[in-house]
Amino acid sequence: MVDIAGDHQIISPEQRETYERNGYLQLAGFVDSDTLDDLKKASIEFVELSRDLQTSGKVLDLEPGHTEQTPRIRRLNSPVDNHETFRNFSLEGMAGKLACALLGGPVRYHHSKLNFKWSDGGEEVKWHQDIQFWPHTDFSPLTIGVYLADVDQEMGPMGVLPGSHRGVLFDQYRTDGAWNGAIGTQDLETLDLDEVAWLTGTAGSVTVHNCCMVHGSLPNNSSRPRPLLLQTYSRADSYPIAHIGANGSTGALSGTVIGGDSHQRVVIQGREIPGAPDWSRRGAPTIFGSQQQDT
Ligand SMILES: O=C(O)CCC(=O)C(=O)O
Repeated sequence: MVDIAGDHQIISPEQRETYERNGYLQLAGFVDSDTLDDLKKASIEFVELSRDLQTSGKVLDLEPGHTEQTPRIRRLNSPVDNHETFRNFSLEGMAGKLACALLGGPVRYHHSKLNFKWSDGGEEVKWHQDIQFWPHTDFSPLTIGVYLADVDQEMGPMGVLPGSHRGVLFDQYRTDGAWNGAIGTQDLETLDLDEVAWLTGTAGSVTVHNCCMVHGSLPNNSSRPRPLLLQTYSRADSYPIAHIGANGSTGALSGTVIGGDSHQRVVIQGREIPGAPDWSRRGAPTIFGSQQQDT
């Protein structure tokens, strides 16, 4: 378990208030240079690994046009499950500590990804909200991003619509009923996208956005890739709702509690359920075993 005593000071009360009010935070140069170097080295290992691949797989999502000589990676899936450096950073290091500080106590890790948004046309991420992809029992989930390279306006930085985390939760299905994963054209017209804040920053800068925030990013038209390492956490007393979207398929370490214990208590319709322990990894005992104290 990570000891976060005192680590709440890694951000100021004003920064926490700003996050709560606006639904996002931008922390310039937040990751120290040694940690940043380690993260970059780990990401380069996956670029090298990709050279042997012709098609996307469970770990790496490749763009069309990817070759051994000129790799084009869209995403590294679940870096936390696939490399110790990312695991340490997200579960024991700065990212987990920042999540605890922002959410005011222990947190539950949900998932991670490294979006490379490659040079010369790396794809846009259309305007969307995250919570519909993985609903939770509250709206505490947030995503912490770390730029592994300097990111300017030309490179498709993360864009957020300040305050939109308090607004409508849009239906992200298409009119034909298929999942769209993005806000529809008519709904987009209700939003003032001139107000979008583009979160550019030097390598090591951090972005934070709430799960209800309208956000997205443009294609990368520069000659430099835009690697953004993202990790999502909720409060420890917030739980992913099973059988909706990505919940349940977010990686083996999903559900890890950081900075304290989970008390397995969830409040629904004003009633607190003192839930059983999490048996998802070791398997559930039978009611007979529990009652006879076999386990
Ligand atoms: O990589 C980006 O610019 C945005 C990422 C994002 O919103 C997502 O992957 O859900």
